[in-house]
Amino acid sequence: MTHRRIGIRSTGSMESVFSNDTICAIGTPIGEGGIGIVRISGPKALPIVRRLFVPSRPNCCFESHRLYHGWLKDPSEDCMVDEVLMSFMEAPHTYTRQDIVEINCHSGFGILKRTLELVLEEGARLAEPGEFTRRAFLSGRIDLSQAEAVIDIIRSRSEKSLALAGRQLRGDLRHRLESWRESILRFQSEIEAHIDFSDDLLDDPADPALLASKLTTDLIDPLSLFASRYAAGRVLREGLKLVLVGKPNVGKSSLLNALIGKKRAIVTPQPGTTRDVIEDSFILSGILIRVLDTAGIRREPDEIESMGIEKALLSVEDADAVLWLIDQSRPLSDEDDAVFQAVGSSRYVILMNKEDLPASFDEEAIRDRYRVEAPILSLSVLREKDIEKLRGFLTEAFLKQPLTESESMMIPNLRHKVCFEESIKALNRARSLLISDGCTELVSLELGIARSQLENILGLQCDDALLDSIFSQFCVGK
Ligand SMILES: Nc1nc2c(ncn2[C@@H]2O[C@H](COP(=O)(O)OP(=O)(O)O)[C@@H](O)[C@H]2O)c(=O)[nH]1
Ligand SMILES: [Mg+2]
Repeated sequence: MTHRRIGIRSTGSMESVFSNDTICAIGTPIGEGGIGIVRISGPKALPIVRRLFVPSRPNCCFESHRLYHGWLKDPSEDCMVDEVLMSFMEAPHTYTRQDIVEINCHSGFGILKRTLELVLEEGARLAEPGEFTRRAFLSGRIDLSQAEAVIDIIRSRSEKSLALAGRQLRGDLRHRLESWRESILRFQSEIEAHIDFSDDLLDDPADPALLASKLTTDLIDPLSLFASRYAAGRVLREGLKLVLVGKPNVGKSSLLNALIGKKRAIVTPQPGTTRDVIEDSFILSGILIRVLDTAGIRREPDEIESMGIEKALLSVEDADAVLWLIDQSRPLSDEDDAVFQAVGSSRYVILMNKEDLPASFDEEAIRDRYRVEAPILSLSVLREKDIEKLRGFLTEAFLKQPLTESESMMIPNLRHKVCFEESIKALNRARSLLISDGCTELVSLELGIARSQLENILGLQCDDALLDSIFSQFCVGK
């Protein structure tokens, strides 16, 4: 299927859309470094560099997709600004499907700024954030889900999130969506045949109950399965927020340091040392884990400590997973009970720390006291081999689902999830109408809604406000 977005998009001005002006931006981070790149896209890209670039080889004919060595010249002062490499990529086989020129100069604030100024003086306009990718979308080279994958790739901090974004950029989601969309279209034409011709004129009138059941197996079930993977996808994309809680002195800060492999939090034998929430991160099984160490929860804290405890409780509320630490060398106390209250209904596991010291109770005592079924691990966070064991335990407890989900190729982001849910609702309404022998026009209308929600994900139908909100998340130069 080909996308002729310009014809299909229902709203929004096409002005900005695929305007024929030439844009430019610095494409690399500003700062001192080996190379900095100024990117130009649009019909004036080549004329602009012809004025600014002095090739080192005479008779340079600017063949497409080649790199040229030479000098950047300031035409007003007729002086050389920097030694550069210039690449020219002729439309349509480029990122934006327009002519693109990239000037590779040295990377320093002064030189990049001067190069950009020279390009602007020759008639280019400064690009808005994400405008290069927006042009790639508007030209139909990528769909909206692929454009979103570009942001995910730039932001990605772990192997799994990168792999996920990479699959989306290659168009896995797009292909799946296109096939669902076509399947809805087929249902629609079948239904519409019944609107146009009465049943007795058709050789093979479709049975509404049969259509309803086919709608479930072909569309409602696979779409629902897909939407249900959102939570796992969020963990893969953004990381898992893991909160350490427990009464004072159980070893929370020692555990944070052991997990991230550096002395980030202060550890002392004195209770009440950690007062604020301390956050750091590490990678577990290819997934980013954001770990938060909190103030020990106890009954009669001083003023600062109680502010810390307040923060600890808030962190637990929006944690993806909680590690509840218990010191097995000291008897269980009402302070542990207070932690149990705080952990509440969150997803947690219990760590019985300080296994190296004589134990004052066992796992059974915990299960008896709190009547919990959460997984329990006994360890000493000061032993390296126990930390290794803990990593396996945490993967099993919290990452199994995201890891298996990542095997299958597609996982929605929040915007996709909302569109999927609306699409599924419409499909369910169509199904109920079919079962109750309802009006065929209404069935067709609901199918149309279901289809347009999938088209929103691809960006076949969307307004400029949505595009603005997506592309503004990009950096300038992408
Ligand atoms: N023997 C022993 N001491 C530990 C262990 N874990 C932590 N500690 C000690 O317990 C004290 C409190 O540790 P800390 O990490 O500050 O606890 P927090 O208050 O929960 O953050 C420190 O003196 C640690 O060295 C352990 O597994 N075994
Ligand atoms: Mg601490």
